[in-house]
Amino acid sequence: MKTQVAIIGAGPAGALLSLILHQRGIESIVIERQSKPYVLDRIRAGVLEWTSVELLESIGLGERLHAEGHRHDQVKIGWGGNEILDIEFQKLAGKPMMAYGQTKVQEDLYAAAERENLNIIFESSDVELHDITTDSPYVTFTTNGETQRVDCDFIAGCDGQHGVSRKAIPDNKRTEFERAYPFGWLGILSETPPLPHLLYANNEKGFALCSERNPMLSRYYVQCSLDDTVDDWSDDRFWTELLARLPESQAELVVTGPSIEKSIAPLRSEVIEPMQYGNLFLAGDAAHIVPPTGAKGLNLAIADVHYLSEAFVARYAGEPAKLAAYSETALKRVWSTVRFSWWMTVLLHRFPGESSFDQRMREEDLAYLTRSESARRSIAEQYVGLDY
Ligand code: RFL
Ligand code: PHB
Repeated sequence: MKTQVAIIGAGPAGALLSLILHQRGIESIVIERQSKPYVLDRIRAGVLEWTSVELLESIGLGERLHAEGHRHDQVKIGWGGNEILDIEFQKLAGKPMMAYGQTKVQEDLYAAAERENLNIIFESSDVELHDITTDSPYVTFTTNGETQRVDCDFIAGCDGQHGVSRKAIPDNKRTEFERAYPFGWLGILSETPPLPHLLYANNEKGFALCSERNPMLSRYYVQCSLDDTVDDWSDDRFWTELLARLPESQAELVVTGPSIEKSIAPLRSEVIEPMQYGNLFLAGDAAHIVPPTGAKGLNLAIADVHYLSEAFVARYAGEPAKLAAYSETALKRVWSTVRFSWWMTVLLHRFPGESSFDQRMREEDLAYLTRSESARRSIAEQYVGLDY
């Protein structure tokens, strides 16, 4: 097979890139390891920045997003027992956020891919990248027991944190920056009405988060130990812990019920530099991971795809400078987002073994946010995200 851009991975980053390129007259083939139902079943992000919403609108994916998404003008942070802090991002930063699950984004992308006849090859194993520093790179993989080869001009590595693309950059050309946090998030889905707002909580028992997927589907998280498995967390234990970590006035609003999904995710920050090597370009989780505390991972993947698609369009119009600068351009937003996600993580979790001094400092940060509109404006600006 032959195409202009071979895309590895059909998660949000790869599927979105393929769709935008198609709409701008550039061909691609997407090579995905998993089956389509498997990708659609993964429960992940829940919140979109307004910039992400506008990008999805601009490619014709606004209708369901606005019909089913839930716009939020603020988030609440519970702390110090029963204190509640409002971060009013519409008022302070001029933009709202949208609760719209990654599952729906992925469904919308696959529906558009089908309508527009995009070429996504699911269940492709043994993906390998070849000759990436030459003008004729190619990708090989196995599907239905046969080895296939795709010749292309460029390869976009959108294959997430466990993909092969980042490893195709030689060790001596790649720098990895990493912070592993000493805890995870246990998340559940429950067919119960969610709270009307997003609520984060810092409590002596640990972090908690109340979010939503739709009017009859709630998403909740609690900080857990890295040694825990989902079997350690019965529904009863989950609800007891969650309610104990919320301010009383909020705990009273939570409607409990059986969980229909339960999973644990460890928290990590990671950046791969550079995001380009030869004719290989990394985008999304393939290039960086952020802890979910700032709700940024999916939004950052969408931002990378925005920069990369603009750069490919310019390159095929005879302007190579944007593509050459892709890594540098994308990394500016990446590092500012990595810093914000790290800061939110430190602000809202309890770290095993930390001292009472550390907690006093955290409480002072939260008290300062409560007192100072300027401090809240700073958090609001970062939470809603920078313009591209
Ligand atoms: P993905 O989604 O991991 O997709 C990568 C795709 O590549 C495929 N793949 C391969 N294909 C071919 N060959 C190989 N060798 C391959 N290896 C892998 C995979 O099967 C997959 O289909 O990366 P992408 O597209 O960069 O998208 C990134 C987002 O998925 C991720 O950043 C977010 O989910 C992070 N995240 C959140 N982000 C937000 O913006 N807001 C949130 O509220 C938010 N909450 C979260 C989150 C992530 C979480 N977990 C589970 C890590 C909450 C959680 C709990
Ligand atoms: C979610 O709804 O899954 C969600 C919301 C906010 C976050 C992380 C995850 O910060």
